[in-house]
Amino acid sequence: MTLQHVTDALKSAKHVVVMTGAGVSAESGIPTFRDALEGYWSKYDPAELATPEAFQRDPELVSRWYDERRMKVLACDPNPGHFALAAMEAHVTDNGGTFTLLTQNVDGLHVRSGSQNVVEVHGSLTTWRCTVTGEEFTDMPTPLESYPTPTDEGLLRPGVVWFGEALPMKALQAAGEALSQCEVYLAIGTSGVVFPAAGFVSDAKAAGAKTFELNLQKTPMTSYFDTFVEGKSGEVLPEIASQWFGYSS
Ligand code: BV8
Repeated sequence: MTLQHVTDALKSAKHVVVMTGAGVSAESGIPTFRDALEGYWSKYDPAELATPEAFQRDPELVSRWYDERRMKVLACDPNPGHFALAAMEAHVTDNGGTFTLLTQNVDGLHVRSGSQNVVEVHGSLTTWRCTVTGEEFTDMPTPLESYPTPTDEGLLRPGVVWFGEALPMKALQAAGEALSQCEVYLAIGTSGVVFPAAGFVSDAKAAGAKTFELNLQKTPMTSYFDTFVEGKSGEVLPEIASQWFGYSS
């Protein structure tokens, strides 16, 4: 029944916005952000490592943590949930609509699975940036040759948005534009605790959108959504696409 609410809303929508979190990549074997970290990292709180202060304090440790995560995601593959989202985008745009995929994920799997209009609001693990010039590098060797890696002027830092850092202006503008005209907003696999991304649902509601949250369990943001859909994104998203436009993975 609940899936029918989602597919009915999607069938009559021209402008769709999806927001994904780490839960969408869980079935690709990538630990979610707040899962217990594996092995060596189990004694660190990820939010402690994902800050400019942590990098300032220990650039070697932080560079190593990000490079290990980069190598992990490069070894993982998109899952059926990623591919279903790419198919949904193609269906909406083929019918003259807009489909914007806002992602908090830094693993690059949406682009690798064929999604086109992807806004990485928290940056990407596959990008490194010079701390002085801001120059970006996406073709660094794996693993990096040294931790931290020096540049001519400074050091390489991960191309992600750390806690306490502003989201990229371009990403915020793209998100704002899409949210201002969206008719359906679907938040998938996110704990809804990191702002401003978690607050995007309010912007969607202000635009009059129907809002849906898909997760294994309710979150602190569930009450902001019209409908909560319980399930695994890798299973539910292909089912939604199938009921919506006959998609088969
Ligand atoms: C900023 C990159 C201002 C690094 C990350 C109010 C407004 C604005 C800011 C704040 C605010 N209140 C507090 C803040 C500060 C802070 C914040 O939000 N703190 C929180 C913790 C309280 N926000 C910031 O600092 C942001 N910056 O606002 O700057 C500013 C303005 C001008 C000038 C200067 C500053 C920056 C936030 C970005 C931080 N970077 N990542 C890295 O990855 O290392 S955030 C990090 O959390 C990841 O990106 C992750 O994507 C994100 C959110 O986590 P989730 O994706 O939701 O993952 P999580 O593990 O939490 O949950 C997974 C979910 O999936 C679970 O619910 C689970 O049930 C579900 N799930 C699991 N498996 C499945 C599934 N669901 C479906 N199917 C499955 N199979």
